[in-house]
Amino acid sequence: MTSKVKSILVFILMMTLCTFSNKMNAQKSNTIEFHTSAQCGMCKETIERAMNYEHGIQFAELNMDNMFLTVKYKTKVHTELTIKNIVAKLGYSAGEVKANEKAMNELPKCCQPGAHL
Ligand SMILES: [Cu+2]
Repeated sequence: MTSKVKSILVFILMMTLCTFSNKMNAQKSNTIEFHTSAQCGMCKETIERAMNYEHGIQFAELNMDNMFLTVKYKTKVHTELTIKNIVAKLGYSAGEVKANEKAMNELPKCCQPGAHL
């Protein structure tokens, strides 16, 4: 083999390896949506701030029209349940996961379930 052919082959090999390892390292993420017991704009801030500081969470937004929270997270770091548990720990129910009662009672009155009924 001439050295030119060799270097082309090496180049192709490198490219292949690179593409492969990129695929391996690609952080897979998932987006979920679930209902929360959020009540007002303050809840929205509390939840979004906490979520957006959390490692492995790429995006979190509460829809004030229906109180559904959309979360995009890295599947390497989180599961649907760990995400919901974070919300529950803040004092809000998250889908089927019940709110941590202590945290809920410590929320401002206007943020507790039923405050705006
Ligand atoms: Cu609130």
